[in-house]
Amino acid sequence: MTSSIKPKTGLTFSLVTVVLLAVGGITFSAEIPQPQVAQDESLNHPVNVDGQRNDPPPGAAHFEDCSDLYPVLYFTNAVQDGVFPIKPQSSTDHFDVYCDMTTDGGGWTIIQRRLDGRVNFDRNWVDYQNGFGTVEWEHWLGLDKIHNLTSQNSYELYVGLEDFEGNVAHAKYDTFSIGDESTDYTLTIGGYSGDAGDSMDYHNGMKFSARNKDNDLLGGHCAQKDSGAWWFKNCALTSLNGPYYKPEHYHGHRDTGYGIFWQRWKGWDNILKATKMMVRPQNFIR
Ligand SMILES: [Ca+2]
Repeated sequence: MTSSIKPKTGLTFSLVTVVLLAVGGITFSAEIPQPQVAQDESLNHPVNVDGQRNDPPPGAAHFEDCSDLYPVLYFTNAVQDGVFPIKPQSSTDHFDVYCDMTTDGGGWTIIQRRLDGRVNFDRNWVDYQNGFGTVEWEHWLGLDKIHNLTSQNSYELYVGLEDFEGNVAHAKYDTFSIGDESTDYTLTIGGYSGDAGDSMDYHNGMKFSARNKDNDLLGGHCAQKDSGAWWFKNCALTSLNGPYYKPEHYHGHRDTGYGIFWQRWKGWDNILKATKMMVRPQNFIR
């Protein structure tokens, strides 16, 4: 696990024309942009990504999320993780997402990822609404996009975690959605399974808070006290958008302050090296 984000040789594809012959003789085609990326270990760290965009050509099929794209890759023996443009039903434009097509059956759309701390997650409300970082690496997809995704179907959530010793764990939730801006992106989550312990149920029903938006239940301001932005309650059993610390710079939350943690797995003071949150329709069939 020590080489988990070391670049490997990347696979290079350009646009690949995919023609699917559907049952019933219906023929359609779609231009499928292929990612330039190779994969690594437990959190599927992307490597050797050149950031080149492959916008869908006019008339190309629309994919509402990564699960929508999965069958096309499957039938062309092109299943792999990478960056693809999607367009949820209520979105006006395409936008790029990172698709995890290999973890737990694939079809996952990544909405949050931490890998090495190169992206600053101590951001204001507007940044969390719009998203930031790069989908090829560390990023927050954005509350509006996450709402658009999770309001078009019944979605599940997968949380992947890795600590600095190379241990990995995951938490999966059968139900995951967030409300729109008028609700301050209220979280609906439930149906835990996995081996990380359930740190998210505590946050069910909470509005989103950022350093300039206090929606928590505390007299103080969790997002300022703990940094990051989250569905803070009073305050958190997990904060995956918290400050990124390396072990040599971290001495526990009473001294350093809270880092990235998942309390039910590692407690408050065991900071995490890598995280990812990703969503998929409940009815996804591989
Ligand atoms: Ca408060």
